[in-house]
Amino acid sequence: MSINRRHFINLSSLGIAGFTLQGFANKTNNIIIKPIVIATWDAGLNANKGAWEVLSKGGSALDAVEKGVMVTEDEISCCVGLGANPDRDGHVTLDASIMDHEFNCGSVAFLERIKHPISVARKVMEKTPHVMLVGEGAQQFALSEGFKLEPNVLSEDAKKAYEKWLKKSTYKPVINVERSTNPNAQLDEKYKAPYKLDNGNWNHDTIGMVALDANGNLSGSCTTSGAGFKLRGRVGDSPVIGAGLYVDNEVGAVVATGQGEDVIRVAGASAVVEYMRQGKSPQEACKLVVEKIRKIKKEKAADIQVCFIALNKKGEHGSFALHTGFNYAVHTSDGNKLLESPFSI
Ligand code: SD4
Repeated sequence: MSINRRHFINLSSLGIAGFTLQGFANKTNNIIIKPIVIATWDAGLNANKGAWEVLSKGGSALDAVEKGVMVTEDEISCCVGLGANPDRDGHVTLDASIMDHEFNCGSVAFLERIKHPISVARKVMEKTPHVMLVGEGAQQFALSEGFKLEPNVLSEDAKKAYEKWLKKSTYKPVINVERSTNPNAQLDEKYKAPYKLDNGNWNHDTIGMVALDANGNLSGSCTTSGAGFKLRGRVGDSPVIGAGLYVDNEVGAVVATGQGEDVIRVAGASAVVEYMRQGKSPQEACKLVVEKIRKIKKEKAADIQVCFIALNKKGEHGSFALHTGFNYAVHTSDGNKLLESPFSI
């Protein structure tokens, strides 16, 4: 008799009626934990709720990761979507990607005035022979698919931050690692939550999500405004399949956040998947790629943040970040919780 079956019988004989197989699954090493969804940063908690509505009803991981990150794209005061910080010229430009369990993938980059870039990315995947559309072409495609052109205005928070930035206009694309002098932010010393910068904005700009559905299929999504006050035309890792996002349904799914240039350099998400293929745990796999970036960057590693979250076919998850301050949200049938990520420096 298999260990799993023996455990199950033991539980039944203890009279634990109504103890679902799913609940049981989350407590053993031998059964696949599914469905499960994980997402970057504390915004991942809300995003996970959106994804869970799909997963808990037996829906696909693909639908879940789209719906999940749409929650964050809708949160106007957040750092993702049209409410986010603009580029140096004052325009919000968005990147997004999505990938399913059959290597289908789609992405958009440098997209303006469209509320849900993730859904445009999905349309690119499903309705075109291409993987990636950018800029004006991506916007035209979105409009032809029935997406609405939103007004060209900044959110209140973004406007304030941009006006402040314009006073100095220093080009210093530091992501996620900056410490705030805001007294309220000092409360976050233990990094229970991402700290707010002096300009009142969250110090990250991305939501990345990966999920395993009840059928055992993996999918992933990522959507971002990239880096605040970036050079016009800058595209990060998030829409680059293999860098910001990668899914191999035989192995696992990975999404990145942080300094996109350094994630692209090492084909980050794909590299993490390959380490999992070699038998590394999700956390070990993330760590190996973060350490590689640290080595490449040498002393410059002090100035950047890079983080990965990973999920394997068994529903095991893990993360690793270059610096402290990163967290990610995990939703299973046991609930939705925020976990602090291990880190290197
Ligand atoms: C980028 N990786 O465009 C994104 C930014 C990010 O939290 O993740 N910020 O480089």
